[in-house]
Amino acid sequence: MTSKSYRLIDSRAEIGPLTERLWAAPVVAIDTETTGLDPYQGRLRLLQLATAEETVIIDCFSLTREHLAPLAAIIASSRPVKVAHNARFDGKFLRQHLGMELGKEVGGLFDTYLASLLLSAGSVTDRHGLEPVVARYLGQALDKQAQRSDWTGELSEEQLDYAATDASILLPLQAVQQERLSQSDLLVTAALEFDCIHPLVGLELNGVHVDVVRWRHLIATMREESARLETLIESELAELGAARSQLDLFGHPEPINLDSPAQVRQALARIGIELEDTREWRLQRLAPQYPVVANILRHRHLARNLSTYGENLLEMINPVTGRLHPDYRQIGTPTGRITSNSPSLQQIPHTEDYRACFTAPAGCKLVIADYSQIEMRILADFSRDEALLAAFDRGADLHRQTAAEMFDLPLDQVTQRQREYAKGLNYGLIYGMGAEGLASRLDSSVAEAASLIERYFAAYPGVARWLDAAAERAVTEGRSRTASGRLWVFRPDPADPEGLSALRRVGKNAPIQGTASDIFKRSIRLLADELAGRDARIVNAIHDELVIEAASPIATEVGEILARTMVAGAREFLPRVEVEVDVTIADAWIKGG
Ligand code: DCT
Ligand code: MG
Repeated sequence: MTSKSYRLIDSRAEIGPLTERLWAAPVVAIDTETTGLDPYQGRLRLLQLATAEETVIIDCFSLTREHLAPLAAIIASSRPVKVAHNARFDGKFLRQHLGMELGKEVGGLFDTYLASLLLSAGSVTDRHGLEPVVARYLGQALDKQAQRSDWTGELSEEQLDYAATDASILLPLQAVQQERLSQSDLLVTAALEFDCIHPLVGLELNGVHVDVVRWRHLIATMREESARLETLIESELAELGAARSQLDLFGHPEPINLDSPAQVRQALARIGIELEDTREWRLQRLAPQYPVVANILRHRHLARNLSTYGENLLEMINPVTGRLHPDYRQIGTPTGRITSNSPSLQQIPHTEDYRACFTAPAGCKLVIADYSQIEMRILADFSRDEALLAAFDRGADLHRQTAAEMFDLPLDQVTQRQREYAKGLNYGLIYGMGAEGLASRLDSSVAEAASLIERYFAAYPGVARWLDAAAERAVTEGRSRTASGRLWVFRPDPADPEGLSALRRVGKNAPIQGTASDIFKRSIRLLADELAGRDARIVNAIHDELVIEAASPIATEVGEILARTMVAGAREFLPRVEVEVDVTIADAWIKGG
């Protein structure tokens, strides 16, 4: 570039006039440069704003929060629309350092990163950084070298050029993506996603409180148990080995490294259990018969949990806030599910010993809510199956009802075990399982599973029709959509002989899982808006579960708000079926029974 394509703003006097000009623009592209990735430890270095008329770079080291305050209303408002690439990142820095709320008003944001993910419709090969996205939609090469440069000192001409381009390029990019979203009927889903950014900024900044003492205690208990199991396993192996080879039991039990699959395999071979490998499912099969195998599995789980959720969880605690601030991925899977990293909250074991470590800080309660049987309700709404809809209308417990039909029992004679079994069947079928898959899920014979499926579909004929049609659609159309219109284009591997049956499975499941994501995101937005101004904040969002940290005196009220908004979010996508939400108020992340 010959002449400078941007203006550097470092004096307060320029902010007023700039603000006036920005209000007149229909769209403002926005980007930030920061000195780090963590909004609590990094600093905001630059704020770049671009319109069709101009690109400005605001020096945030020279201008303070007060100087920039006139811009806050533009950042928060629905017009002009702000365009950003991964707006959640910029939103965190803007909120933390300038007190500005990007995307606060509904409809005020367009995120070119999320748009790219939606347009890629589940592709696993597309990349979504600004550089590949600009290449894909504008056919331009973008130089990202300056991105990782030092933004703390005097800035070079290259750095400023880079910063300006990163913002101004978003305008043509947004125009192209907007058109593509419209062509692909993705505008509704896009709006849903864009409106969820503001709450997720809050969620990440809030983070979640961990009881560190309790966590350390949990780790110590696991270590002890692991050591105890090691000794036990060694003596069990020695005993069995001795019995086999008539050797002296008190000879010399060889110490084995339980973390080494090869050594475990050898050790099992010595006691007569010959295995190809020691993969989980192989050991699972033998566990009921051989207590030592069950112990090996238990030891392995402990080791895995210790390495994933041991000390390293504590290392992720933010030194500034003393809390965990997971990195959420707003579209973490092709079905749109929100996932998180560092730590991955959805993978923390669901058992009480872990969850009890996530506590409410002093003066607060956790208000925990999740949907009851939401996938089944989505299925009922989609399939319009009369029996299923009627069951939910009556407020029936679907799994119990299914059990009653499968086992030909009156409702009140269904045991907990039968209910669990029916639940496995209900979910197995929406995961697209056939008789074989179900047999292993339910631990029954294939013939039994097949006859159960037959009974099931006789009881819910609408479900059978819908599942069949969904599977067929996946094959003939090669795509599926959720209630909001979220698209997944299937790209089966022609070389994979199991591709077609996998495709049918995904075809049944994707619309259901994806609609659950739609509902969840809509609810998050509705909820965040309702909580604004109250002493309550969302601190955790996983699968279909939300956790709010609320000042104790308003916890009950927040519970009511939570239930109401989650039902309202679902209602928008499921007009035909009753929706229920279970709410628990507690001192830790433990759901009431
Ligand atoms: N799940 C599953 N298979 C099971 C149980 C659960 O795939 N056998 C998945 C899908 C639903 C999600 O986990 C939430 O689990 P639950 O709350 O146990 O399911 P639910 O239908 O709400 O059942 P319940 O009425 O017992 O809470
Ligand atoms: Mg449940």
